[in-house]
Amino acid sequence: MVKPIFVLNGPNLNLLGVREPSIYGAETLADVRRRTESRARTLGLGVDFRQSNSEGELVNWIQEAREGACGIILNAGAYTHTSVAILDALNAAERPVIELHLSNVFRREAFRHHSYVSPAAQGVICGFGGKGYELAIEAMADIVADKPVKAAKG
Ligand code: CA2
Repeated sequence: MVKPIFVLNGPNLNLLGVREPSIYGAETLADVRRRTESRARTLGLGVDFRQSNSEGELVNWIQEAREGACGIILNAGAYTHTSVAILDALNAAERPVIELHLSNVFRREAFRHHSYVSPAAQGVICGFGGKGYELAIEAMADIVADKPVKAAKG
């Protein structure tokens, strides 16, 4: 039995669809979860979809992924731009990582242009709203099936 993909969501993402729809869209996190699970199902994969506002809980889940997951898709929210603890946990997890953001962080404030997650990630998806979660599942499906991912570098 293939282990699930952990899809981990960081702080304030529980507010999706409830506040600031002009930036993050009208979909709720429950909507995003449904579309993520649905795309995974069509590819024969399982998903363990979680959200926490706590940095420590995210670190614990990343540690859990070492034994319990085939890969990690991570929208670390604002911790993306601040958390060395999350970077260290990702490096220790020895699982493929995809970094994910709903918004195009490079069109936003300069402080969102730096990510502590990126050095541990095989790739980054941003700017496609909830659709990005489906794209990340597709990319992770290829990675766990050991299909080569064409990349210019890395
Ligand atoms: O674009 C993304 O997915 C982000 O990870 C979202 C984070 C932000 O700090 C990152 O720079 C980019 C913020 C998540 C907060 O989500 C909210 C949703 C609705 C209302 C308020 C916050």
